[in-house]
Amino acid sequence: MSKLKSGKVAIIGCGFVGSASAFALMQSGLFTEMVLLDANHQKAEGEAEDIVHGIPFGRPMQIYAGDYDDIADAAIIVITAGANQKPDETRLDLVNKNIAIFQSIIPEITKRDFEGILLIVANPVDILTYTAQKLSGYPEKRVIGSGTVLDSARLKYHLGQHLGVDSRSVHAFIVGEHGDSEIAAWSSANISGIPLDNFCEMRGHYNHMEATERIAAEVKQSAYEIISKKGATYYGIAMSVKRICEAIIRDEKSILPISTMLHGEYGISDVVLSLPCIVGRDGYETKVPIDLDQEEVSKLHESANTLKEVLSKFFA
Ligand code: 6V0
Repeated sequence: MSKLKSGKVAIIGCGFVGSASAFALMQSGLFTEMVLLDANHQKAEGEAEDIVHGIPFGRPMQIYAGDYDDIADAAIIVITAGANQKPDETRLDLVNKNIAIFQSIIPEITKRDFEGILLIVANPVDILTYTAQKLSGYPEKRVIGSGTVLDSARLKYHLGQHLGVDSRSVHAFIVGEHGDSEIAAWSSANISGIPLDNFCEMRGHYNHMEATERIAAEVKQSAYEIISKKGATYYGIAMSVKRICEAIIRDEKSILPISTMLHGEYGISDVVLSLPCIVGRDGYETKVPIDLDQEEVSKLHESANTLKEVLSKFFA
């Protein structure tokens, strides 16, 4: 009989991102038990002790600092452990440090027969999701990365602001690497079914090229901009973690641009990057083949090649 507890979540790494995610998940009401684990156990204890004081304003649940034995029966383990970007560092600069951290974390999980979903958030998220898949040997559907869910949220926000429309009515994806080679998939972007350019004109914007280039650059630069001002980014990713957990726990079959292994999609294989996927109880069900124009497909190939070059240094 499966030991998996569907109301239990664990977070490994309780720095800025892990603790903000814990706070968002506490408020979500999705779980009845949350375990926080960090190499610095006191930090995990402090975060748990702080967050539990919000429970009287939310829903009853258990939140505590634990170790690997406490997390083996979780439905989802979120991994945010790892170094973050310093000003002027790219996500790919973190690779050596964070692969080493994953080499210590993943075997601790696999030796305890974990049956749930691994949600990778630490950066570079595509490389680390690939690493977690290879080290765990779990079915690919159970090892997913937060990918460009955050970048796509940033895109929706900026488009919503530009067009004076609710960002939830904006349907647009960032695909590819969660990083410098990411691609705004403009050719499939729409506002509640209305093609983007038509909606822009309806709102009095006619300079499409200038606006899309500016907005895509703003999205790509957001993390650098925020890190230069406050040292880290964590609220947007915390909400992205909550959204992905919600899709899994409620088996919503939501379409989210998470990072997963590619098997020939757009002619690309053996690399993890983000494409829209149907997400539910079992992790991801299938990828959604959105229309990309020729330029977007060629940029997707460039993004895959950037990631493959990094992977080739670690995986034969
Ligand atoms: P942080 O505040 O330095 O926290 C990292 C935490 O990990 C610390 O508390 C460490 O003690 C802990 N840690 C380190 N090694 C281990 C280990 N072996 N086992 C358990 N805990 C460990 O960093 P922050 O929280 O700001 O960022 C964490 C990671 O998330 C970084 O790699 C960021 O780049 C990444 N982000 C990913 C985003 C995404 O969209 N995927 C967005 C923002 C940040």
